[in-house]
Amino acid sequence: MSDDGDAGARAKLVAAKKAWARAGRLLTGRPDPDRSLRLPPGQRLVETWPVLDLGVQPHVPLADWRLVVDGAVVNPVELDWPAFMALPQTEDVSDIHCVTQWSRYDNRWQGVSTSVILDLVKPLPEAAHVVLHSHDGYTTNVRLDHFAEEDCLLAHAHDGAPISREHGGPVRVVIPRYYFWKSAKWVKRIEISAVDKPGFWEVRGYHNVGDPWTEERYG
Ligand SMILES: Nc1nc2c(c(=O)[nH]1)N[C@H]1C(S)=C(S)[C@@H](COP(=O)(O)O)O[C@H]1N2
Ligand SMILES: [Mo]
Repeated sequence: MSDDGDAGARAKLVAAKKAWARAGRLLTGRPDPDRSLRLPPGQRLVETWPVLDLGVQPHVPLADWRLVVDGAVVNPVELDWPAFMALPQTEDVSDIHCVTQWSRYDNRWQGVSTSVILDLVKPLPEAAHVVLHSHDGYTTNVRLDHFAEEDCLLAHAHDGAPISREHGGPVRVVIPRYYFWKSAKWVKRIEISAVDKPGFWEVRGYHNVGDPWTEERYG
């Protein structure tokens, strides 16, 4: 589905995933809320790195790249590439768990910690949610306290190399604790909000939170 450019096939796939959500497909009924296993229920380990998108892989040259962080904040910002790269840099190793049942261990991400961004914009007292907006029109929502967790970052490199276009480069969000659909690729805007705004998959039957250990696949 990555680059066939076939809108009909794409619509079919989205419809199929909605139907799976309605039917509760892939649910094992074997939750592991204490995270005693490394592999969450119903997942299988892969060595490759599958590509999932909506059929568009935006090309964003670094010279044109901007990140807007706005909404319920004291100090909204628009960062260009040099400003983004001048922020304190961090590295974190984490596992990927996709709702379509694959998991990938030990991904070494480099980028800017979400806490650095939040310190910069200063969320207002009523801020409780985050909406991530991407260049392909994708959106996803996450609770502000989940977005602020210390293993979350805006990543520009993976295993020491710039993140490729197909995996969401120049910059993607990484939120390891939840299913990977929350980790927006090609991010362009981080909207801090007082109210929750379900995103692309969340309005199509996916769970609003998406905890892999309790199999929050569908809402
Ligand atoms: N902008 C954008 N981000 C996205 C998606 C998308 O279609 N568009 N798909 C999500 C889903 S469902 C998954 S599983 C992961 C896939 O990331 P990958 O292609 O790097 O494996 O990206 C997430 N982020
Ligand atoms: Mo996914």
